[in-house]
Amino acid sequence: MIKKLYSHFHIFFISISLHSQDVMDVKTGIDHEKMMAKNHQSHQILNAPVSMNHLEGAPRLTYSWANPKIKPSLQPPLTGKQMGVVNTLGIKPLGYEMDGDVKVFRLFAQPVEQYITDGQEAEYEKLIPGKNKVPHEIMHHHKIVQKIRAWGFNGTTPGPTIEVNEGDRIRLVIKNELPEPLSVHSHGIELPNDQDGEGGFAEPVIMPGETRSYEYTLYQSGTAFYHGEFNLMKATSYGLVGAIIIHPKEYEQKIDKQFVITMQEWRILPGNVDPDLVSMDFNWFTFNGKSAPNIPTITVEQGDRVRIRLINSSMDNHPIHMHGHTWWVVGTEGGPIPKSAQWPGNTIDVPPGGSRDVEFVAWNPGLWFFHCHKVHHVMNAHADVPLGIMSHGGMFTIVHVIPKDPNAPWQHPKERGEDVSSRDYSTKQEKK
Ligand SMILES: [Cu+2]
Repeated sequence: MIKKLYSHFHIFFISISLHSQDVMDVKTGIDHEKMMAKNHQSHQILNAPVSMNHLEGAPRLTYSWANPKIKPSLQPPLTGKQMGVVNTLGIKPLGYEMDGDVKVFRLFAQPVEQYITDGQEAEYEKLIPGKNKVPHEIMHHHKIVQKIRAWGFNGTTPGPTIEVNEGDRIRLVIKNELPEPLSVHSHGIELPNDQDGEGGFAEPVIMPGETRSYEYTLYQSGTAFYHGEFNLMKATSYGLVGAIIIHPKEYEQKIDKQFVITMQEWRILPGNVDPDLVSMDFNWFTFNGKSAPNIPTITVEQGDRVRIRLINSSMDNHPIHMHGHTWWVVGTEGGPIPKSAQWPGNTIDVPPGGSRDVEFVAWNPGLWFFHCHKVHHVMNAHADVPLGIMSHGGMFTIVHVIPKDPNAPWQHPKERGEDVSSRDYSTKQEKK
């Protein structure tokens, strides 16, 4: 009976929303203006996911987006063990604690505020010789500052990077400090259905204030990620994503430096901090939650074997391009690509929901562009730049290859009989 009444109640409020211009509803005789004055309650119901009404005994939302009662936890100290093999360029790795044989990672899904650009000049700016700099007077003079209010994990979007080994058993302990139900999906992992985080299918959603764990063993390696799955568009568009790096039992080649970049895109109207989630007309493009010129520089030494892992959490594909080197595409979201199927290139298109690992020998000293080749994506749509001349915004950074000998003349390695762009190059060197 109560359920039936509730159901009528719900339909009734929907009718209010449809006829909100009418002051008095002829059929019901209800004074809608009066009712709208008490609309706090009705908003909660109208905003509640429809599926919740069908769940026997499911709790109602305890608070609205505008009135969160749960205070986000402070960012937990990263005191646990960390692998720290992969550099996430501005995002910290997540520490873990052991529970028996299980690596336990703690994630707090919570509202975050962060600067996509903070008005500071690029890290690589100080590496550019003064004589090569574009004269200041022809560039715009605005320091570009853009903050976003989004959702993230442990204080940032993307959340901290999880690094594990093939064969590990891991547990993700998720506390939902968001105002809406949540599930966290481990994207690209072969695991039991009820640990997949689909939310509301094989396992219940995590209600606001609740904590639940997902636990599974890693039978794969590669570049995976975790992301909010319940109410997917809102969850991921608001920033609920983070990298999961699964190191293989054995790498094909010894790698000196590894990086991971998670790509996101945002629609933010000028003067706003809240992303417009329903627009596809994106105007801010980020690597690990930062837009150029504030994306950290990828710094390596000449001769390093470098792997860059690219994750696309956005709604567009991003063809990521690098100058001066040939890389090999060695992995996808499905894990390592067999050596016979790897391919050389210097532009790799990363589809939404995909990941790509590229690997190269950083033989060529200098400052090398590393960016999305959709040119709108390296300009942030010129939204805030009156003069229309700016160095770079969006998905752009530099691979700084520090020379072994700064005075050595430039020489292509083939002149020394070395083919560093060959996939076998490093192996041959090590076997000598
Ligand atoms: Cu792009």
